[in-house]
Amino acid sequence: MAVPHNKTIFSGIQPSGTLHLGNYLGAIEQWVRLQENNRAFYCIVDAHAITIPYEPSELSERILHTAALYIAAGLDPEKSTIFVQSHIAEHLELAWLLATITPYGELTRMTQFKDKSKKQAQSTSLGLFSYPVLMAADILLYQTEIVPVGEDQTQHIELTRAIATRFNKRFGECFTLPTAYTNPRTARIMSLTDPTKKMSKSDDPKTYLSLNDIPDDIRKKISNAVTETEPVFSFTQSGPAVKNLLAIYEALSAAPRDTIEQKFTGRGYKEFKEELAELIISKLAPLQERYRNIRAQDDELRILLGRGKHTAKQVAAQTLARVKEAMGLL
Ligand code: AQP
Repeated sequence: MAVPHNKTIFSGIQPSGTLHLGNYLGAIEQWVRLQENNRAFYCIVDAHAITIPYEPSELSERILHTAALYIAAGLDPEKSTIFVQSHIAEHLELAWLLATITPYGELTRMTQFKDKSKKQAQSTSLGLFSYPVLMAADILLYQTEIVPVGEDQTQHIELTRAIATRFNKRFGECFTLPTAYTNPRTARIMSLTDPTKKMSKSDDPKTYLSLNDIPDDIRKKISNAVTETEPVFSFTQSGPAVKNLLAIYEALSAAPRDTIEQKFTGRGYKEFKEELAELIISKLAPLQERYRNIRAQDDELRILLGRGKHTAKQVAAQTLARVKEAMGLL
């Protein structure tokens, strides 16, 4: 897909834990590129984060942590609107209005709901079930054209398109239809201990690389990452565990695939892992330093989120007013 320009972009991450390399490579890296020459809105989706069990005393810290990581990873508040979802009440209001035209059956088909509800069988909430409707509201409020996401979210974008199409047909044109934007090489970074599962921040920390991991933890996690029996370094022939590590190496080194394959062919996994760990450490070091500097001035960060709220609110309020009028609610 060509790099979009002059488009409206929206995406978000839940402050449900520490951000990991999958969030960075699958989503944030794309966001940074797309903030150039586009109108970008990047949200900390805290209302989504409370659909799974969480500790209230930790949530506000996690929101600041996520906002600081966005900026440390390269989002520029002068180019992108960075804000907190729950600061804009229109997200929740539009979610209810969209829920009234969303068939129950469509929500039961959402694979992320199936996965997440299995993890918490006794406490699955209505909020978790209707998560994709809130996500549709997030996207549609800003008349979003492009949604940069990892592969796990593409089903939700399809649902968003279906909801918007249904709404426009029933009540008149109110919403732009959004398109998912994924980088096929990094859209699904897998767990370090189980290459059949995606890297996920709600799993055991040894399964993911946190953007804030210290060098020794990175070395330990990569050294313990599963591999296949025979060392084969090939983007097409290796097994899923090694393909995953190669994909991380490729994304962080920006080296061509054949150069990487040639570099490691004939060498063992131990050497490969040592080089991979050092590459990750060197790529994360500047981000981690920027993160520490930003967190040393949380007041500044709060001011910046206040500015983001102001900009986002104007757009969101306009869309919601149009929607309510179209639905006959005025
Ligand atoms: N493993 C991954 N590989 C590539 N992209 C990924 N994303 C998440 N995991 C990977 C992308 O990161 C963005 C933010 O995701 P989210 O936090 O809103 O929710 P999630 O997709 O459910 O991510 P996690 O880390 O797995 O969180 P938990 O464990 O809290 O559910 C999205 O664009 C997502 O595609």
